[in-house]
Amino acid sequence: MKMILRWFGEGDDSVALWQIRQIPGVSGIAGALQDIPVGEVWPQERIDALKSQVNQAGLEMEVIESVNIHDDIKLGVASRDQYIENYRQTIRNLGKAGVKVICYNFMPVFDWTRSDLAKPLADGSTVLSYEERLIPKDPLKMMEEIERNANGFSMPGWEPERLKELKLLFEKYAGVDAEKLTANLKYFLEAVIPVCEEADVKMAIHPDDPAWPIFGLPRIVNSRENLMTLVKLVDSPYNGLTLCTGSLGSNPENNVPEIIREFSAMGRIHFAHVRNIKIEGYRNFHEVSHLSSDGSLDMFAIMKALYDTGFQGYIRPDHGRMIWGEKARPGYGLYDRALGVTYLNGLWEALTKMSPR
Ligand SMILES: [Mn+2]
Repeated sequence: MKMILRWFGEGDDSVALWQIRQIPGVSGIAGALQDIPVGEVWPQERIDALKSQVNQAGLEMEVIESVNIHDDIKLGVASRDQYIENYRQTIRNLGKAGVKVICYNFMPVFDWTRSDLAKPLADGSTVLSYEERLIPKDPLKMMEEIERNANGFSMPGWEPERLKELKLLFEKYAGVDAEKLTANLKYFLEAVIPVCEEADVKMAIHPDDPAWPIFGLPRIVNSRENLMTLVKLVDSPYNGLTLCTGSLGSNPENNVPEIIREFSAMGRIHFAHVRNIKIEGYRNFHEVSHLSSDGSLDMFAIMKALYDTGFQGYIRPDHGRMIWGEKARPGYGLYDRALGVTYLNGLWEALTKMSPR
């Protein structure tokens, strides 16, 4: 297991690499080139420059989060082939730079959705939250609210240029149901997985966040059943998962430790986002500290499921609370994620010593 932290890059992150280097037990970052438009090839020299910047800070860059998928690929229109070709080249370029895992998602239009980016908790911290009744009916309004509350940072997946043509995008998705979306994912995977096998780069799809359809758009990565469909679309270890506990766990019908045991034993979990959430009711939850006793998920059971199945991949803490007066991208401050790392590493050490492999 390697513990890493997500890092958005110089100028687009309030957290610096040297600060990440000082969190005990962190070996590297999940990096990205946030400024490259979705669908374009990531140039080798840009990847190499990022990697050397990270390495000079004493950290590794073996995970990329994310290389986003152009909507034409999700829609399955003719222009997808060029975008897929570009994606294949990006995989080759990342492989040359020693990247081992690419995190991506296949959610139409939106990467994730919340009704509040700064819900106050009793301890005075703020967190991201989701309450179905507070989600605007109009996605454009939702987008404006996210932008307004992002403390000046770009929010991953809510890039303004991509969402400018929101209305048009929704019209295009009108004819795409879950079955078509799955077929389009299969088409994509069949084209990229052979390149992944050559380049030794594993694809790791992120589940839908939250784990149900939003704004009438289809979603296909949110339960044990559809994760199983997904890994079988192309039966290769390079076709794997980013197991996000907070996303899957938003639906209490998902038994997260059980799902981890099943897919980790199959060798299909390459990256784990480990965080806790507190479920308050039907489609109503907010984020919390990583601690089991603060939320609805059993973090010991989650880490134990990874440990018992011989998990060899990467783990990162996920969204943290905003604490100690920090100003950062919502969910991505330094302090609470560093506390999360320390807690998860503590659980891991205990597991290691209680039952040595
Ligand atoms: Mn996640």
